[in-house]
This record gives sequence, C-alpha cells and structure tokens, in this order.
Amino acid sequence: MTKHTGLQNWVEEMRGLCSPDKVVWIDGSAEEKKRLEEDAVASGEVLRLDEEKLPGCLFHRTKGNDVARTEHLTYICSPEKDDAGPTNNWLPPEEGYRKASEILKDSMKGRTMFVIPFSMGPVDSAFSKIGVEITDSLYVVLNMLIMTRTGSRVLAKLGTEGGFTKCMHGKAGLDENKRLILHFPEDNAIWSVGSGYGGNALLGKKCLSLRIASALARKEGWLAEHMLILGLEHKDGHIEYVAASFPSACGKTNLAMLIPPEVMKAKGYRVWTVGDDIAWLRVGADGRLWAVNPEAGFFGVAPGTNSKTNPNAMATVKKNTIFTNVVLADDHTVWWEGGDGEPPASGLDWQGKPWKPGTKDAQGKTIAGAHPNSRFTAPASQCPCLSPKWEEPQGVPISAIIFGGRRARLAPLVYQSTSWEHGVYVGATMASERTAAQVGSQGEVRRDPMAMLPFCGYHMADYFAHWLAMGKKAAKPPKIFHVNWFRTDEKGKFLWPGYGDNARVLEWILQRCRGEGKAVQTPIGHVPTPDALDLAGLDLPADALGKLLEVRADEWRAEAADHKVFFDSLGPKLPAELRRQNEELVRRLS
Ligand code: OXD
Ligand code: MN
Repeated sequence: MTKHTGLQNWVEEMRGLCSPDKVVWIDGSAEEKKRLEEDAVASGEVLRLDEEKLPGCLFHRTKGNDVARTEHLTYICSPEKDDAGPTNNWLPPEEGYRKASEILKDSMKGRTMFVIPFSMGPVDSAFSKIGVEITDSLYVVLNMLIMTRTGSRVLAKLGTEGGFTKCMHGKAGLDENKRLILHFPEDNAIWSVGSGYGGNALLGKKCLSLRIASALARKEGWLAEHMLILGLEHKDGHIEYVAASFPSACGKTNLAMLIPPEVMKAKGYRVWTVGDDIAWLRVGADGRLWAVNPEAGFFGVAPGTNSKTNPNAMATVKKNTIFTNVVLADDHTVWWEGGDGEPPASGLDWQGKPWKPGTKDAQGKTIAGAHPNSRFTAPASQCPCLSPKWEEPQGVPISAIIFGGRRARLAPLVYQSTSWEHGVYVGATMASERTAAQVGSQGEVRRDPMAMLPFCGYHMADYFAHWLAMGKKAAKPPKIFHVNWFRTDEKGKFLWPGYGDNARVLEWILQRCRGEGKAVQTPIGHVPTPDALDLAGLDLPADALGKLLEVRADEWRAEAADHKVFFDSLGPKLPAELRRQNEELVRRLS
C-alpha cells in the first residue's frame, strides 16, 4: 500500500464518512483487472460480450437519468464567488463539503470502497499530475484502468510526501436529486456524488485534467485545454503537430484519427494521434509550446462512428473495450446508430427494453437503439495510428493551434489569425450554431470560448488574461487558426466534405506555419487564395469554394457586435487587449 500519511489519513477519513464494509487498494496488475471484471460481471454491473467477436469487451448500461455530464449540478467551490466567475456555478467550499458529506454519509454500507491511485500523463513525466480516486463503483474502476495509468507504480512515484488531487466519488443511490459534481481548486480536491456517468464519475478526465488542472496551470504557468493533439507526417518522415479545440459534437475524435484522402496519401501525408480530448501545454526550453495528452484511453461517442467516418476508432474498439448505453444484440455484440453494418434483428435498447430496427414510441416516432451520448472506453494503445511519441515525457512541439465551431454561415473554411493576441480573441469568441436537427431557434449562437465553457475551473476573464500572458512567455508560440467544416449552401447542404478531406486544410495550415501557403488578408485574418488548397480528386460544385472562403462584412459586423455583448457579460476583469481586438475588428470591417 502506501507510507504516505497524508493519503492514509484521507482514506481513513472517507472510510469513516462512507462506512464501507471493506477498502480495496487498486494495484494496476493484470490479475487484479481480471478479478475485478469477474466481480463486476457477478454483480451485474457489467456484462461480458461475445468473446470471439469482441474479446475482452464489456457492456454497461447507466441509469436512464444519468447519461451525460450535468453542467447545472457542476460547481466550482472557490473561496470567493468572483474566483469562479459568471460562467460557472459556485458554492462556498464549506457548503459544498457539507452538502456532499450529508449525501455520502454511510452510503457505502455493505459495499466495497476502492482506492485508485492514478497518474494523468506518463508516470515518468515531470509534467504529470497524480490523483487518487475513491469510489464505490466497479464500473468506474474498470474505466479508470483504461483511461489513466493506475496502481502501485503511481504510489511509488507519489512517495511519502507527494502532492495529489483528492478525488472522492460515491454513487449514493444514483439519485438525481442528490447529485453534485464539486471542485475545490484551493484544496486540490473533487467530490462527485450521485452519478455514474463517465464525465461526472471518471474524475481524472474533465474534473481533474480540465477544471482542477486549468486552475493549477494558471498558478504554475502552463495551459490545460480541451484539445486533441495530432501529428501530420510529411513525405520525408518529418512530423508537425497541431492541437485543436472544438465544442462537443464537432468531430474531435474523428479529426484526431483522420486518414488522408488518396491524393494526400500519394503526397506522403499520414496522421498520427497523440490525444483526442485533452492537451496540457507548456513552454519548452526552445520557446515553443509542447503538448502532453494526460489520458491513456479514449472515451468516445459511439453513434456516427463507423468504418467510413473513423476507421481507426473502429479498429481501436475491437477488443478490451467497455461499451456504455449502446444496443445489446441477442448474440452479445453491440450496435449503434450510424455504426457499421445492419442493426441486429433484435436486441435490447440503451434502456434495456426489447428493441428492433423501426421500433416506435407511443407517438409513432422511431426509437433510437443507442443513446445519442452512448460511449466506448478503449485503450489508446490499441489505436492503429497512435503516435510513437504519445508517451514522450515532455510531449510534442505544437506548430499550430486550431479553434473551430459549427457555423452554417459566417466563418470561412479556415483562416489564420494575425498575431497571438488576435488568435486568443478568435478562441475567446468561438461559437457553435444550433442546426435544424436541434431544439431551439435555428442559427442561435452559443459562445464556447476555447471549447472550455463547461471546463474552466476559474473566472473566464482571468483565463483569457492567462492565455495572453502565455503568448508573452513563449518566444516561439504556435500560429493560431480557426476552421469551420460546417458551412452550408442556401439549401442547408454542407459545402465541405469533411472527415479525411480535412487533411487538405491541415496541409495549408502547416504551410502557413512555415511561411508558405498562399493567403489573402481580410478583416478577420488570412484566408486561403482560391488556388491555395489542394482540391485534386474532390468534385466540389463550381461555386462551393467561393462560398467556403467568403468573408461577408455585413455578417461579421453583426458577429463583432455580439462578441462585445459576450465580453460585457464577463464583467470588468476582461483584459483590455480583448476589447482592443474587438474595436480593431469593427474598424477593419467598416
Ligand atoms: C465531452 C467529452 O463531453 O469529451 O466533451 O466527453
Ligand atoms: Mn471533450
């Protein structure tokens, strides 16, 4: 176990609070994993899938009311409300601990409390952060074994004095009315009660690696970001890396694992995945930003993932994967909407009800078999395009940062910011539009700065100031770009094919980073000239490229006015530089 008295004392304190029958320390061994899986099968928490078709794979169904992150129940418990800022829910720390303690009191009676020491980032990296998660969910333990590095080697690194994030998780009956996801940045602690859903319960992921880490990163002078990391290999074997952030449902995992189209492959391009969700970025001795993926697995959305949209993801989930809330076929395989192959003739839907294709509800609406947020949890090591550098202790050097959103109009396919400060402005004003497929008024814009709105552990205006400061700290910061794969024509049809063809845009981005690549200066930044992108083998309609690259001053004037409204909502802490950027944009558009 451990000679770390601080850790021992904390585990004892939590045992006293939750009153489990026993406490089990996770050692991270293969034998232990096998034993835990057997226990989880025996208790019904998971089901073993067909050993031949899906070796080592497990299936789990969450409670019907517990299928996604619950942002309205997620709090930053900093000493002052103003430390959390207007975009976060806030509770005074004492109140947070009191409320969660009342829910956790004796909640593990008759059950086992697991203690999981884990490392975010390679165990031997000086940049990594250690956490210890206490949980009464075997499903959480099995997921953490995939998503993080766990066990004795982490305790050895922690030693007797090392610092760690206290991550307390309890199912507490999975009661919606007793659900709280609390972050205590001052105490380096997370308390999550009442939910078994990954984003709420796998505390190494969003809670530690983004909300707590962003606050730590501000103090320590680095960045914790909601970004994928990929490497683009060139003909000569040289690899350049980019980090990219998009709001949810914009295809981050697909971009991270993309396979270039034939014409790009023929030019020698190949993509290597370093991470699909989170990047920790630091300034290296060479003045560049270096990025580490703190995770060890992928917790990806299943629906829409298939051998066309993401062949690498499909290859990754063929074994040793946990599937959550997908269709369970009678032959113990799984299926989801937008997946490979025909749906099974019959099976159980994500709620465990008998289901077959075409099943309708009382109103005659077709019922989806898999939940739209159903997931796979798979080891990164199984990904065919996993970068050989994915566990480099110092990470990989980043040439470009890419921000993106889903905009039917307005934002061109790609543009480059004119400076670090302008790039921060582009990230700070990022947004996605609702589409016709969603409830709410079409075209309604939701700002999601750097895709961190739900994940920033402190005041968003201070976060922008930290980004600006990081540009000063790095002598050779990455160039900053914005992409939009989702621009449509008048009929609402996508103008850009997306997926693998996004490699064509990556090529231009990296050319620009080397001082190559043709561009025109527009009021919003540098946009490719019509002949700058390699479109060979693509049959875009004649006028599509013009529409994809168009920057309309009238639309952008309205957009810039909306940026100002958003900035005003963040209050007086907003950095003057961002106001200046807004005024400059308005001036350039007039
Ligand atoms: C998310 C996720 O919600 O990665 O962003 O799960
Ligand atoms: Mn994410």
